[in-house]
Amino acid sequence: MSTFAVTRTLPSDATSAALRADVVEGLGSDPKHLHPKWFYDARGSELFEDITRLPEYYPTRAERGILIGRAAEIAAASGARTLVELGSGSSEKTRHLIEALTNLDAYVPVDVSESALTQAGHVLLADHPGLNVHALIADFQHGLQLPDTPGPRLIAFLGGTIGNLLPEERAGFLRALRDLMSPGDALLLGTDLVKDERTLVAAYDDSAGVTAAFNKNVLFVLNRELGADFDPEDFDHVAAWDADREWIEMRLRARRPVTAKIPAVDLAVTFRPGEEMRTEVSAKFRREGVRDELAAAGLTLEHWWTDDADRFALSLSAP
Ligand code: AVJ
Repeated sequence: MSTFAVTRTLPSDATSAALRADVVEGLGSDPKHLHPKWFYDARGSELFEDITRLPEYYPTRAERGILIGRAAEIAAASGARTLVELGSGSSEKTRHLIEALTNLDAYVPVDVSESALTQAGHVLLADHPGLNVHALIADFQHGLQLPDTPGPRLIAFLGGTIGNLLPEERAGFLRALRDLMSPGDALLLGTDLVKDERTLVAAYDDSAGVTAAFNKNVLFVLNRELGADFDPEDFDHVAAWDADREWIEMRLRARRPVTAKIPAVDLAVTFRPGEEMRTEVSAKFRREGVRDELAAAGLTLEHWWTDDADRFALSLSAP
């Protein structure tokens, strides 16, 4: 028999309180910035799914290829009885892992989106009778607490989403993950790799304009959630490679002088023509960098798998 439980560790108004705080801080700063997690309302999540199917956006396909090719090795190395997936979204790639993990007893998807969690959970249950799904509605960056399921645990953080965190945030996050882990547990981490600038920029500035729409969607989120009056037509989508910090930045650049009211936080923000607001950092990695960041958090890199073209990597590390 399988079970399906949902635990909410986020108060239902936590998201909106966090959004307000982030908007006050980020739009009050110079240069202006916003956290990329605010892209993902229902429309933003749909647009991201569209991005994963674009010819220019290689990370999803590259990672899926590695997962399919290496699922048996990953399963053998971890022997996990519980699979925890951070930022699980639609759990699409996870199926390959779940099918390979022969001793699996529990699947713990963690996401801020309740709808994504329950939908994905029910699909998986239908296909895997006997699996206990314990969905967690939680922000994995803040005080994650895992349910009491059998070990060893495999914690999967896929898609390259760790690249959305700034270096100091990554250090704190990896350390917090390490503190959740016991001997025998492992971390499966997806990281996009440093490569030529043209390939990287094209992946974040596709010819069909889907990424541009995804980027501007954050303005619709602010309009709806905070009563703001941004006109997305006032902004251009920008994707730029920062060669020193080895990350892609997405920005919104004002086409003209812009003043927007944000009543929920009692703010009016102005943009000079050409002024840019950073909406996302997507860091790209090298093997040594990943190894060193893991080591600094108390984790030892044990496996490193890449796709044929060395575009993306999955690493397995352990305390
Ligand atoms: C979901 C964070 C991995 O950084 O590549 C895609 C989000 N942004 N196109 C990424 C994203 C623009 C994506 N992650």
